[in-house]
Amino acid sequence: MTTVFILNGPNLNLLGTREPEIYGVDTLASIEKQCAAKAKALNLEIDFRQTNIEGELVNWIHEARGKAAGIVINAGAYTHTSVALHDALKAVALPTVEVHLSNVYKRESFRHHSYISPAAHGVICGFGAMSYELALEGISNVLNATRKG
Ligand code: CA2
Repeated sequence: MTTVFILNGPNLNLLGTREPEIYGVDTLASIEKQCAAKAKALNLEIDFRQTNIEGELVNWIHEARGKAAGIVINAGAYTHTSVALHDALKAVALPTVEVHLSNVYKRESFRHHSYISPAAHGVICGFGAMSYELALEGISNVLNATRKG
């Protein structure tokens, strides 16, 4: 079975408790359930994690090499600040989809720059919890194309 790591960064554990107008009403647990159902339909296994610690995300990206075929990552605010996450993703060179619940381009200008995007195959943002399902569909396509190629 092909495994995809779904990595979530800082404050995403608070989903569903505040700012529903920006992030929707789903909790991270309900997003994990939706991802599990989507993964099953795509014949993928997921390893879904969240941390508020930048270095832990770096370690999980390293761990993905050898354990996962691809990465879906919502790095939260570290998206806009972390050269360390950029370097880790470049180092492991696994197919990666960057995901955001909100449309970051409709928001403050500091959210318009991403250190993740240059290391990612693609980016999905603005669809709430559905962004994760779309990201899984995207990475499934990339992995299938790589296998055929
Ligand atoms: O839209 C996204 O998914 C973000 O990655 C979410 C991050 C934000 O810093 C990025 O610019 C875009 C923030 C996640 C914080 O989530 C909260 C949820 C409920 C209450 C407070 C924060």
